[in-house]
Amino acid sequence: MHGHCLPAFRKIPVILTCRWVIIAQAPSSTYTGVMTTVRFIHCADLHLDTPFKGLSHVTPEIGETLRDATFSSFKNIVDLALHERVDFVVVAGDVYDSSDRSLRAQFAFRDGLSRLANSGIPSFVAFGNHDPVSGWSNTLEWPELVHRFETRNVDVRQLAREDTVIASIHGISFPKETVEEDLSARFGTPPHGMPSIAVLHANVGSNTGHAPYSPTTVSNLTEKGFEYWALGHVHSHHVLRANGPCIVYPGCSQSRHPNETGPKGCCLVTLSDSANPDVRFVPTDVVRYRQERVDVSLCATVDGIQRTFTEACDTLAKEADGRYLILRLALAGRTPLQRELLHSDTHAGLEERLREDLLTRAPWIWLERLSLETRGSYDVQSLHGQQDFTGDIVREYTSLLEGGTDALTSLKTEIESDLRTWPGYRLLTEPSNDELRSLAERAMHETLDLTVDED
Ligand SMILES: [Mn+2]
Repeated sequence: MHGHCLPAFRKIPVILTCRWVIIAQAPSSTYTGVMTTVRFIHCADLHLDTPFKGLSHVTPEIGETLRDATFSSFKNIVDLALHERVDFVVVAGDVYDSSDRSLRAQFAFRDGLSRLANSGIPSFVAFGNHDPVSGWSNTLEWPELVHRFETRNVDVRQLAREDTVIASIHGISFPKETVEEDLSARFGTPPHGMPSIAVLHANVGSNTGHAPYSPTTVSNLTEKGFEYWALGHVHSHHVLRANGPCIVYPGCSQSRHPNETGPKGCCLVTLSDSANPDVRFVPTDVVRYRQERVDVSLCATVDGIQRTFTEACDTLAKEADGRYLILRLALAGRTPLQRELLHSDTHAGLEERLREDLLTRAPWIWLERLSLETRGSYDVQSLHGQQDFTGDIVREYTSLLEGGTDALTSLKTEIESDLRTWPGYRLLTEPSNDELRSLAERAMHETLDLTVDED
């Protein structure tokens, strides 16, 4: 059925390169066998050779790991494909980070796909908005078992060996960066009787976190009759539809900045005519980003904060499962130490100390930023009743926050008249009432942090 080779055979390229052939279309008289199950890897958004943004102050060792991270993750995908002996690999766009793709990235990609081809594993590649086919002098030689989808039409390829066709794979690449057309409309009806896979870089369902290129919808894709849509573009893993068809974003294979948090990797997919599609997400990232809040409300001393922080990092390190970590953390909760924490020396000193401690770990952890979201441990309710200056402040803010829009409108007028003579005035936009309320609340707490005496 599957025709898996024994592991020892995989080391003999001559035998293995004959495993599958990629053909344009199977003449039905030649191919009579039917595969009932296929297993493949679906990855996208490798962004090879990505420049890591906003991390200029890292140590040389960390810088080197970051520069190699997208390459290491891609290598992990190739290793996974070899280890799992998948039937083929699909790459759904944004292989390279920029349209002037570096030669280092091209070599790495070609070499990875060559390793697959040498073990008889074909790969299918569509390009996206970060690596459109325009302006690309393609001078590298690619193995026969690598198929790159063209840009003019949807390209249909089938995988065959002896009398068996295992899958029909359809795809199209971006000719240029901005594609406003819904490219999915160009896909024809797939052939019956074999697993059919469509490969496309696209923004499905108006995802606002990504450019609106090749915009389409789940229902447009569903109509087409494919069994699986292998998408790329959105950097977090999503299964948009589980079955009939299965529509999947694997997410990027390696995070590239602090806002791409959590595990990144690829999908190991099994399509079978006797069961629903099985999509297993496999993390392949080597550096992981996390953004978390650490509650320090139970800490009575700065040393206590440090211990709580260290314990939180132990948990995060455990969850990262041997990967390097880049953390953007915030201290949170109500604390009697608030006044001390607000002192800039304390904050900077604590951040530096914690960063140094984390760097000694193996694998290293880089504290990218430590922010303060703590509040004083005072009780606003009881301060409200206090007959003194602090009580006046709380009552004033409370009447503003709990009052109707009249109070906010008159505050706006007052602020506006103060700002009118400021040179930047014409660049300002009017804040909404909600924005004004949240600013007022923050101002109240920051004032109380500085005025209320903690016991
Ligand atoms: Mn991308």
